[in-house]
Amino acid sequence: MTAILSDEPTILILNGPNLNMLGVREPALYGRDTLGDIEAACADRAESLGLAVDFRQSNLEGELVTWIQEARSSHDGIILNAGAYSHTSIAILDALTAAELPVVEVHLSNIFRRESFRHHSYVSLVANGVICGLGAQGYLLALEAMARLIEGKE
Ligand code: DHK
Repeated sequence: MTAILSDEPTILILNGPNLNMLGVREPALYGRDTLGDIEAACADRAESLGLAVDFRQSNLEGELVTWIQEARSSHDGIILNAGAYSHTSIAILDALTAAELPVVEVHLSNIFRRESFRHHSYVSLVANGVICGLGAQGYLLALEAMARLIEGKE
């Protein structure tokens, strides 16, 4: 977890269950980058965009809900790959709605080329935008989009 106290807008980048396994988990689907690689790339891109990042992962739905609740008063936007909870969690949807922050949803894989149960995402109901199928690059594109959302350009 990278927690940064900063005057710059701070983006909470949240990763849900099994994303701690990146690098070894089904690399044909999720790529060979580890979550640590993605965190480092996000920190670099955020710096160039004038943003700070707070990058976290949890396998626990309730912990993700608590972090989203807390973000309301401490962060400026949320980038979220909720993993399988994307497809199941009304609790995460409700927390995101209550947070009243810009949200960009990310999936490494193209969920629409996969099983039909992955085609629906509760997160998408509240997300400003969704990026999927572009691997780790999706997180960097999400940061670019978030910078514009915070500036009020999009
Ligand atoms: C990650 C997961 O763990 C899956 O449960 C989702 C998502 C897709 C991804 O592509 O990043 O269905």
